[in-house]
Amino acid sequence: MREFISYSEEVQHALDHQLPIVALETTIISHGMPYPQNIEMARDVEQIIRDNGAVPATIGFSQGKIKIGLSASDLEEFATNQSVAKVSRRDIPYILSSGRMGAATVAATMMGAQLAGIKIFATGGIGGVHREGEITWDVSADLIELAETNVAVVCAGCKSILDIGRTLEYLETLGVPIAGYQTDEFPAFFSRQSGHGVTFRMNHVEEMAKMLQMKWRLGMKGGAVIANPIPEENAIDYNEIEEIIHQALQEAKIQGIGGKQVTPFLLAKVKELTEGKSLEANIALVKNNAKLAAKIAVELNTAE
Ligand code: PSU
Ligand code: MN
Repeated sequence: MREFISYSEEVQHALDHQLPIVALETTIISHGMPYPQNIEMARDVEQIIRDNGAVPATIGFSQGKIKIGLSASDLEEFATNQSVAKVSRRDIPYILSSGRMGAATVAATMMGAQLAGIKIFATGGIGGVHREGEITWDVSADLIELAETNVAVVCAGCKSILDIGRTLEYLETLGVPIAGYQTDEFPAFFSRQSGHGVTFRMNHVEEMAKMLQMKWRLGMKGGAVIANPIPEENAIDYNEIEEIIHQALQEAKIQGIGGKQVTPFLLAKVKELTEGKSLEANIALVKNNAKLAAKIAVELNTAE
C-alpha cells in the first residue's frame, strides 16, 4: 500500500526528523459537520496540534493516493465537495482504483497512520455497535480496526446513537484496552457520563504513553482507545441528548436509512434537533482531544 501514499511537505519533514505526529480523519470534515464549521474545525485542530508540539497529518483519499497531510486547498475540497465518498477499510480498493475523492473514517485513518508509522490519532468519537445491532448487524469497522492496527485513538468516547454497552463488550472481546483520561467512566461524547466504566483510569499523559509502549513492546497487535471526556463547560446533559437521539433514531427508521448512511444521517439529525448546540460541543471536544493527542505523541517521542 505504501506505493500509494502521498505525504505533504510538513508531514514528510516530520518523518525525516522523527518529530511527533498526530493523525486526523476526514470523514468528520466531509460527513460529520456542516460547512463552514467543518473547515474552521479542521484548521483549528491542526493548529492546536502544532501549538502542543506535534505535527498534524490529516488523512484522506484523492486521485488514487492515500494523502497523509493535506494542503489548504485539499482541506477546503474535503469540506465543500458534496461528492466525497465515505471510505472505510472495505472501500479503499475502489477509491484508489477509481481515483475518486474519499474521506477516511476512523478505520481507514488508522490504516493510513500505521503505514506512515504514526501512532496517535485524534478524533471526536469512534463508531461502534449500533442500537438494535443484534438485528441489523450494524457494527462499525472501526472496532475490528482497533483490534488489528497499532494506532491509539484519542476520542470523547462514542455517541449514544450507538449501544455503548455492547460497543464496550465488543472491544473487550477484541482485546482493545480503553484508557480513561482522568475518568473512571467511559464518556458518551456530548456528556461526560455513560454509566459504563473504562478498562483503566490514567491521570497522566506519561502513564498513557507507557501503557501504549508496553502494548507494542509486547508485540500485541492492535490499538487502544484513549477516552477523553468533553470539557465540563461544553457538556450537554445526558437526558437531554438522549431524548433527541431517540427522535433521530425514529426518523432514521421511518426513512429506512441503512448501511454507511446511518451514522452521517444520525449526526446531521442530532445537530438539527439541538439547533446547533451539539455542533458547538462536538467542535470543543475534538479540540480537547487534539490537545491530549499531541501531548501523548510528544511523550511517546521523548520516551522512545
Ligand atoms: N461518530 C461521530 N462523528 C463522526 C463519526 C462517528 O461522532 O464523524 C464518523 C467517523 O469517521 C467514524 C465513522 O469512523 O463515522 C463511523 O461510521 P460507521 O458507523 O459507518 O462505521
Ligand atoms: Mn455501520
